[in-house]
Amino acid sequence: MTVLVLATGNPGKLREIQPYLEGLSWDLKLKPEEIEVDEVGITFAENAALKASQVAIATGNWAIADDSGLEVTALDNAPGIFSARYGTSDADRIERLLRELGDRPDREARFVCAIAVARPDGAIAMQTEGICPGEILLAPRGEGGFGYDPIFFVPEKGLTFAEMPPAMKQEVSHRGRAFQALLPQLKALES
Ligand code: ITT
Repeated sequence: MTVLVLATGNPGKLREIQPYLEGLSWDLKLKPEEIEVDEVGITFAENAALKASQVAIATGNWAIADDSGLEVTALDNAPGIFSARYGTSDADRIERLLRELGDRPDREARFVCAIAVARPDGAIAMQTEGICPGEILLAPRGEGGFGYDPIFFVPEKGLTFAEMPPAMKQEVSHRGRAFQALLPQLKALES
């Protein structure tokens, strides 16, 4: 089986990505902690490609990376690609977002996820993107998930990401949608 290195240091993402890949004939390995990639791109797609490519080169294996974040319309799409760098903990990031948005009536937001797969030489073999539209609540709701999940409400389901069972988040989330597009391509490569 060909090794595929999962290029993330975020345990929340890891928990969500692993189930998508487990049914496939790839030998999944975690990124060694010491490999750090500077996210200097200006789009989710660029940063996903950078992470996949640099981890592939550093390990000499195929690598898969996720770059994702939350865009809030009334904040000019912030925090966007800076979602992880918006604060020092999940609670801190949520608190800052709620503070900056205040009681503005326009609560429209979307989660975006770009996935990139790189060959061992760093060349990008596949890229997909998924988007999930939603709204920012006035206060957190739910205990599941990670990151901004407790304040991200999905009208289609009437729940926040943090209130959804994992399978439901998988079905509607930005990451789920990016993987739904990617999996047929990954499967095609196996055969
Ligand atoms: P890696 O680069 O190591 O994968 P990271 O956390 O730095 O980990 P990103 O740069 O892609 O990853 O930042 C994504 C941030 O966006 C993440 O830290 C969360 O704060 C947020 N985020 C992404 N997907 C999310 C989700 O499904 N639910 C809640 N927050 C999410």
